[in-house]
Amino acid sequence: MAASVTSVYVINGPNLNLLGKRRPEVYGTTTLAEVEQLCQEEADRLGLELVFRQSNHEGELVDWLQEAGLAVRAGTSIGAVYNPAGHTHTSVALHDAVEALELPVVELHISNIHAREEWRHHSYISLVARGIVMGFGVRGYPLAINGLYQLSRQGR
Ligand code: CA2
Repeated sequence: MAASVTSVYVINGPNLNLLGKRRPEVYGTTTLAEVEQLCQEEADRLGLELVFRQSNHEGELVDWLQEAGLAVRAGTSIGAVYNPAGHTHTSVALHDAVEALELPVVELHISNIHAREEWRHHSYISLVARGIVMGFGVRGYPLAINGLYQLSRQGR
């Protein structure tokens, strides 16, 4: 029988498919495919299987957060690094998905949302996140994976 590998989800919200292609002054020049590679390297270092996804559709993101929550409950995943993008500031549904499944989430933002417009300062996801990483550019993704791994080792 093949040994099972524990996964880490990295879930990206709307418009992040444009990373590296638009607004480099805010979000840098690294593409989402390159971000996936950075995440893969960190997952490999930690012995985790990477499940890396992006969607522009709120319902699909709800489905994926639920899937990740069920995987954690089944003991096959440590949780999710989640960049909710524009949904950060608007989505009760995504907050509720994380809360309902008790999904361990590290919220990730490429930029420091507190140094930007006031309407970006509130996050519905922060209320249900175990940790938050922001302002480190795309290098925050592997940091967030590592942080989620440390929390899971502490049973938190
Ligand atoms: O800093 C972050 O990671 C954000 O989650 C990015 C969101 C923004 O709405 C949040 O306030 C902070 C925007 C994601 C859109 O990504 C783009 C990438 C390239 C070009 C245009 C948008």
